[in-house]
Amino acid sequence: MYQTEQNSHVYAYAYQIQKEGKTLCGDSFLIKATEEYFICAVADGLGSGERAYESSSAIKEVIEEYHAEDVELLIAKSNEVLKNKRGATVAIFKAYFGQNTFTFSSVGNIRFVLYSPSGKYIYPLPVLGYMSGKPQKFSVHTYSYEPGAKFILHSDGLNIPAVKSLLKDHQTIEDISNHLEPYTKSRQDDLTYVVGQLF
Ligand SMILES: [Mn+2]
Repeated sequence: MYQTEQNSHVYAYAYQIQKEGKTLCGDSFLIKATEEYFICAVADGLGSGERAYESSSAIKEVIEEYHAEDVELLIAKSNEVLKNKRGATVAIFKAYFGQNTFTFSSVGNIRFVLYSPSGKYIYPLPVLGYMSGKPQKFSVHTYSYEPGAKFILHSDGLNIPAVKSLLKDHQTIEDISNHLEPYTKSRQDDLTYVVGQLF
């Protein structure tokens, strides 16, 4: 399945497909734009099937409820809702159109890259592990972006050899998603990606 979100500040395209043979997807995502900000989250529930879905969809729901809050609070809430659940990895990206900044936080193997038109990449190093409701410290960082910047967030079900050049070499989000299509066929794991552009 896919979903798009857009206004004059952002265009985002999300694609998701579950692991072969499964009816439920263990990954969840959220994309939402307002006039002030864009928020995007991808969560990968540990394992696959129902218990994975339970964890990742709990994160999606809490971010949906509190999307106006800052990323520090959202990552802490995401951890809290995993109490007595299996656990998940998560990444949260929130861009503020007025300041051309974005805040990013993640735990685990959700990958994120942002490419600005001047050639600058922002590629926060992943924090190893996962969240399971136990108290932990989260690293949350704010960066600047240039209008025209393109980004991708994806779960580990998507294996692409050169994610950086993918953003650089393709002009539009549609070009990027077309290029990714063959990589969505193996279905060894639940797969989610969000690609987008900030204007
Ligand atoms: Mn996975």
